[in-house]
Amino acid sequence: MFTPSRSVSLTQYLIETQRGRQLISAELRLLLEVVARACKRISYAVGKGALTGILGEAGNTNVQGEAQKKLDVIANEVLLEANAWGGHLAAMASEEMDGPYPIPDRYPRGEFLLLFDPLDGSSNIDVNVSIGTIFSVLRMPEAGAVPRIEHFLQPGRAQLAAGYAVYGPSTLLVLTVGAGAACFTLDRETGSWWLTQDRMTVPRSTREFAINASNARHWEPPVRRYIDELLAGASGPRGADFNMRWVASMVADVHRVLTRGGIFMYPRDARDALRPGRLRLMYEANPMGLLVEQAGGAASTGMGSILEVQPASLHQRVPVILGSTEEVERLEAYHRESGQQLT
Ligand code: AFP
Repeated sequence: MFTPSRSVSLTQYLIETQRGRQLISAELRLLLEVVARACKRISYAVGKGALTGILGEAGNTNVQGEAQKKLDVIANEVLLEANAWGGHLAAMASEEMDGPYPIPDRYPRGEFLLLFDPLDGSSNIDVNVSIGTIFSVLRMPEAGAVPRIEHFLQPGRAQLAAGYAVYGPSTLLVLTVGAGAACFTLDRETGSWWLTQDRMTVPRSTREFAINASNARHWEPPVRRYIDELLAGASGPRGADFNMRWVASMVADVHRVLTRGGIFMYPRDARDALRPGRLRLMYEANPMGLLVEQAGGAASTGMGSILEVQPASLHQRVPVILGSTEEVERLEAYHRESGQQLT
């Protein structure tokens, strides 16, 4: 664990990244600081819980056909309001909105596109389990044009930055701008984010896996083979016992993988041939995939890197297998051996 020799704030980290390593522009730094402030506001709202009547359902459904929680709507509004006027964005896209949200004409439009899942893990809100915000930054490919869905449909490799906030026992912000993954902890008393781990690293091997085992009857053969071998333990083909975790909040499960290794899976299953998995490519799999790769891990659909997938639609879903490289590579090998053709 990184023990800072001196306290480094998020602002200082970003300025040094901008000035010292020329990795980000002043405009991208501004965007990341605005997103971090929005996540702080969401953390405060989440922390109030039942005290402010924000738990429970909002009474409508989103583009995914899922019942929206009140906090889903609040988090989405916080991110839209925080980012609308700064002049750094051309448009935004959200899990909670059908299409892109162009920056209103009354504000200047910038060079970036921001995509987010404003509150991931919503089914855990009312039972006080960690939830989070996931975000991804792309460049607007057609400067000055009216933003269209096509402008967002870039592979994950094109991301300029990605990150998440996890609202747990402490509120953390994990961020990459392409030079590793860094973790910041929110000091709730001062409202400042402090660097607490400057280079998160996913160990190449692991004895811990994360999957929703209740879907086992729907899995495809390579996933079933892989999980069966893990469950066989030390007397089985892997010759070792494995442990399972499943929080059902991607941010919490992926943070554990980034912190101590593991393999996280939400694979394609046989329930719906048109739905190649549960997780969304643009604002869940891509940002998390970039973070895990930046931390030395791997992120795959089972047949190849998630970050190479060419998006066909804004809310498309993708099979997700990410974490410790040795395990991801093994599962990819099982897919190849089984001849499973996955997109
Ligand atoms: P919700 O936001 O609807 O709770 O979904 C969370 C999520 O997209 C992701 O964060 C979890 O890893 C996954 O779904 C959990 O899915 P299951 O509920 O099927 O286990």
